[in-house]
Parts: sequence; C-alpha cells; structure tokens
Amino acid sequence: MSNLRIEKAQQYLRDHGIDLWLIVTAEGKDIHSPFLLGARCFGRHAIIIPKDGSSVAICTLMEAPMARKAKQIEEILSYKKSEEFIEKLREIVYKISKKPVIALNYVENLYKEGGEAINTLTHGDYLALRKIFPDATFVSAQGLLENLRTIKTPEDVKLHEKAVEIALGAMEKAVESIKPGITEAEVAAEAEHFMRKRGATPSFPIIVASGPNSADPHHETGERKIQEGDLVIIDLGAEYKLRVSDITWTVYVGENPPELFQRMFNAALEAQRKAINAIGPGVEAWKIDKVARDIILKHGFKEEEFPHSTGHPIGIDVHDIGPLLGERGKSKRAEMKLLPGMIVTVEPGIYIQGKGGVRIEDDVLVTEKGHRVLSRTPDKLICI
Ligand SMILES: [Mn+2]
Repeated sequence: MSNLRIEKAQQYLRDHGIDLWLIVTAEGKDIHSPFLLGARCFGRHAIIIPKDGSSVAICTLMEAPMARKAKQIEEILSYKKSEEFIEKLREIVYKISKKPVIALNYVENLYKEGGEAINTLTHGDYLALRKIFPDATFVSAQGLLENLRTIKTPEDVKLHEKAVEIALGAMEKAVESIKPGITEAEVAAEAEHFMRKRGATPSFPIIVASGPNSADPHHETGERKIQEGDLVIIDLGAEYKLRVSDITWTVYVGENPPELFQRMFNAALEAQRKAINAIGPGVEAWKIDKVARDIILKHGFKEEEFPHSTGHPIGIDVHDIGPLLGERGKSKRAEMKLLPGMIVTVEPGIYIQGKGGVRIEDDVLVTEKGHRVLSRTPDKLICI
C-alpha cells in the first residue's frame, strides 16, 4: 500500500528525530483523522504513524471495518473496552521506541503566531496521553502538519479540482435561479441542492448577499427578496472528500447596471486578474495583495472599501494554514512564500455601504512554472 501523505510524514519524522506521530481523538474533533484515515470515525480512536514501517490505527469494533475499507492506513486494529484501547496503544508505541519522542497535533506559540487550524489535540487527550506514556517526550507536529497540508499531493489536487467543478455547477444553478422576488435563502438552497446530489456539502454556509446586503463581505444569507437594481454576491464552496473549494461571483439584476456598479466590477476584475498573474513559486504572499490593492485604489476607491485580504490558502479547511494574501505587516503569514502545490483563493472586492458590493473569487494552484486557475469566474458583469 503506497500513500504519499504518509510517506511524506515519515520522511519528516526521520528528518526531525521524532519516533512517531500520534493522533488520538473522538467525535470529529481532529480533522487530521479523516485526512489520514480516509473515513470519519466518531468513537475514540488512535492513528500511529511511525518514522519507519507500517501505519496503524486502533478503532472501535463498529468503525474498524469502515476504516479498513478506506485503505489508507495499513493496519486497522479494533477494540471493545477502553482498557483494551489503552493496552493496544501502549503496545504499538513501545514497540517503536522504549523512550518515544511523539509528535502531537498542537502548536507551541498559538497566541503569537496562530495555527488554530492545526491546534486540534484537546487538553483532556493530552492529560490522558501523559498518564499512558509517562516516559515519552511530546513535541509539536506543527512543522509536519504545515508540510502535509500546504503542499498538495497530485491526489489532493484531483480532489480539489472535483470540489471546484461541483462549486461551479452549484454557482450556475444559483445564478439561473435569480429573479426579482426570490429570496437569498432560496437561491442558496438551489446551490446546496446541486452539491448534495453530487456527494458534496457546502464548505461553509453559502453567502447570498443582495442589494445593500452585498456591502457586507460576510453577510448572513437571509430572507430578503432580491429586487431589480440589486448587485448580488454569491460566495460558496463545495467540500468533496474533505477537500474544499471557495468561489465568488457577482451579478446584477436588471439590464443596465448603473455606472458606479460597472466601475466597481471593472476595478475588482482588473485587480483579480492581475493579482492572479502575479502568482508564482517563491513570491511572497503580500505582493499579490499589493497588486490587487493598488489597482483598486488607482480606480479611485477608498482603502476602507476593500476591507479584507486578497486571498487565503484552502485545503481541508476553508481558511487553511500557510501564506495569507494580505497586507504586509498585518500577519507574519503575509511574509510567507508561495510554493508549488499550494492552493490559494484570489478574491478582491469593493463594498460601498448603503449601495452594494462586488467580489470576484477564483481558486489558484501554484505550479513549478507559475500558476493554474482551477475555477473560472466570468470576465464581465452578468446581468439578469
Ligand atoms: Mn474565500
């Protein structure tokens, strides 16, 4: 059984003098479990990745067959009683090393440096592990997780492409459904229905922001009826086999958009396309943001009318770890370099309170030579 993710993790463990990587979790609290297992187990279970040799998981009797069928972890053991879980865990770990150095899913400097998405070990699990392995040294799996999550394997990229394809289909359904009198919630339901039929779910609550609501980038979809003369922002993503997409289109309801709306759209589009063109390996993330921000300001829009970052990495979380396409100095993550295999969103927007907003968002893969746009936003303002 060959699993590129596990091979990468094992290489990292060997390079850093760590004996094993251990995940112990229950009730879906650690997203890295389905990422490695290929199945969602809710009972308490452990995944053990040793620096050499076979990967092992210990699952409940009920969930072990499901984990075996996923064929990601080489050996799946099962247990009935919690004592049995502890015994098996001790046996496997001490077979790897008598004084094990164990990587766990927490970050060292959370408040200063962030890393929420990978800080998934609970304090209770940590205390339990301290008791089970009194002579172990625990270290953070942060570097390992950053490596595994930010740089996508070819298989990851395929799953992201599928998540994008489903999101684009859902977007087309949503746009087709727009007419004066339909509510934001009804438009969102059309998109979600499309995703569900294709084995996907929304990767976050679908945003349909109409009229003045479109001036709030994170508007909560409600029961407002869409009217002629509205700008409508639709921001949605599909989660397919744990990989997410995140795209945004903006449309106008009516035949002739006012000059202001057309200017907003043209500026956002130019900012978005030029920011995408600046993406390539080795480029610091803030530089992409600067390209977009400078264009929006050049068009005469104010700083506060583009109040968010240009983009963020996506992966198994919508706002994943890695380089943030934001203003320099805003976060340490803005100084990080884009590397081949990363996927980021590019989503500049312009928002004018009381009038409306425009946002255009694509998902972009960084490649060895430059980039590849995985989604495709329209290059003109769609008028319905
Ligand atoms: Mn986004």
